[in-house]
Amino acid sequence: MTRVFVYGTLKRGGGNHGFLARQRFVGEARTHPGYVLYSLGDYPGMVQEATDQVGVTGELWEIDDSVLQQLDELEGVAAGLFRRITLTLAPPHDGSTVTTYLYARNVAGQTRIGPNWHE
Ligand code: PCA
Repeated sequence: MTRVFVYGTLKRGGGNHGFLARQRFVGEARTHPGYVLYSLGDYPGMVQEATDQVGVTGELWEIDDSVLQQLDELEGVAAGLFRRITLTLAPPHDGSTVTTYLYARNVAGQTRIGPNWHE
């Protein structure tokens, strides 16, 4: 099992949420400051931004390793679209290390949307 922080189309109500349908929802979650979202059209990408004071909101899920592999394919990890990293979350989920998808390409010219993604 792996704990994954999702902030975009994988959230409940999101277009890719079906991948998590049989997995365990742990709770709403937020990163520490230093991360922001950019809109990439149909989905957001999270990047590190040292000056950010807020962080990114999303959901914490506990998922099977087979599903994690599916998510890596979905997010284009091998293709270099997203990179899977580990981070620690803000309270109340602080102290646990989780995995998440960081956007791996340049966001120059994209729209910065801050802490929340809504479809
Ligand atoms: N899917 C992943 C990363 C961006 C996206 O839309 C997620 O929901 O966390």
